[in-house]
Amino acid sequence: MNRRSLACCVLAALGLGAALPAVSAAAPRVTTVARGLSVPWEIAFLPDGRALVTERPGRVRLLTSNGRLQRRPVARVRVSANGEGGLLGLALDPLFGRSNNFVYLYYTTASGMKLARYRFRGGRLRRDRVILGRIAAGPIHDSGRIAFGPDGRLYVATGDAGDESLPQRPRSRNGKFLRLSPSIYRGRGGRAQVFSRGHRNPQGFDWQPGTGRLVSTEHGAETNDEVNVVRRGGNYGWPLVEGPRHGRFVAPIATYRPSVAPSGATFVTRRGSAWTGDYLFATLVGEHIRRLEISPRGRVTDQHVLYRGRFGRVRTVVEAPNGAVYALTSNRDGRGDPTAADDRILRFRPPRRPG
Ligand SMILES: [Ca+2]
Repeated sequence: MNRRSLACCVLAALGLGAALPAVSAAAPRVTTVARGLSVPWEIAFLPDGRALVTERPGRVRLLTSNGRLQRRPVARVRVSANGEGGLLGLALDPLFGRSNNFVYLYYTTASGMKLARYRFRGGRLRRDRVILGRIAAGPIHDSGRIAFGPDGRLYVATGDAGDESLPQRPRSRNGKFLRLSPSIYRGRGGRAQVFSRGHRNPQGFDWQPGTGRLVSTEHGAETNDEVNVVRRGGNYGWPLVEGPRHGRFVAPIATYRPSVAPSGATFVTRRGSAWTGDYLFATLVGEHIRRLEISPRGRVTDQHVLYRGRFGRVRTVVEAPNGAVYALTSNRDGRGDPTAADDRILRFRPPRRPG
C-alpha cells in the first residue's frame, strides 16, 4: 500500500481529516523578490503586473512589474497597530482596471475594525469611504483576510477580538464570515450578511477550483488549529468546541496539534503543475508552507510540509496571475527572530506535472 492510500485509510478510520502524517518533500527553488519590509500581510496583483502589499503598521507598498519594491508607500493608513492589529487585508475590485479603480482595505482603528474603499490613481491610493464598521478590534484575534468569491461577493473574515462571547452571538459581526454584495461594496456600504459563525481567528481562505468550496484556515486555542470548509449558515463551534470533535457543529477537515498558527491561503489554480488544485497555506509558529491535497468531496487526502524553518514565520501565500506563488514573511511582528533581510517577499513556481 502506498503512502497516499494508507493516508486515505487512516482518514476513513478516523472519519475526519485529523492529523495526517505530513511528508517533507523536495520543494522548488525560492527567489527573494524584495527585502526590508515591515510585517507585510497581504499582496494583490494589479492587471498590469504590479502588486500592492500591505504592511501591518499602516502602509501600502507598490511592487513594480519588474519586481522592485518602491520606497515611497502608495498610501499611509492610520491604524491602531496594537498587538495583532493594524493594516491587514487588501482586495482589488473584480472590475478593477475595467470599470473602476477600487481597492478595499481592512484595518484596526481605536474604534474597531474598518473596511474601507480606496481609489488607485496616479500611483497613489486614496480613501473613498468606510463601507463596514461595528466590528470589535482587540490586541489579539483580529482575523483580517478579505477576498472576492466566485459569486462576486466580498468576504470578510472576522475574529473574536479576544471576547469569546461574540462568535456565537448572531447580531455580533465578530467571529464570523461576512459577505457583502456589489451594491454594498461599490455603494454606500452598510449591511453585511453573516455567512457563517463560531470562528475564533480565521486568517486565510480561498475557493476550491471546480467545486467553488470555500476553504479557510483558523487559529485554534493553543493546540487546535483548523482547516474548515465554510458553508453558508454553518456554525464552526468556537468557543464551545474546538479540535477534531465538534459535536453538532461543523467539524474541521484538518486539525493541527501542536499549533502551526495557519494564516493566508491559496489554491493553486494554474493548470499544468504537479500542485494544480492543491491548497497552500502559510504558517507562523510552524515556520513552513503547508500543501494539502483536497478531494472534490472536500476531504484532505494528503499533506506536505514545504520550506520548514527556511524563512521563519510565513504570513501568507498568493498565486500571481502568471502562476508563480508569492509568500510574505512575518519575522518583524514581535514574535519572530528577524534577519537583516526581513521581512521578505518570496517567490517560487509550483513544479511541472511529471510528463
Ligand atoms: Ca471550529
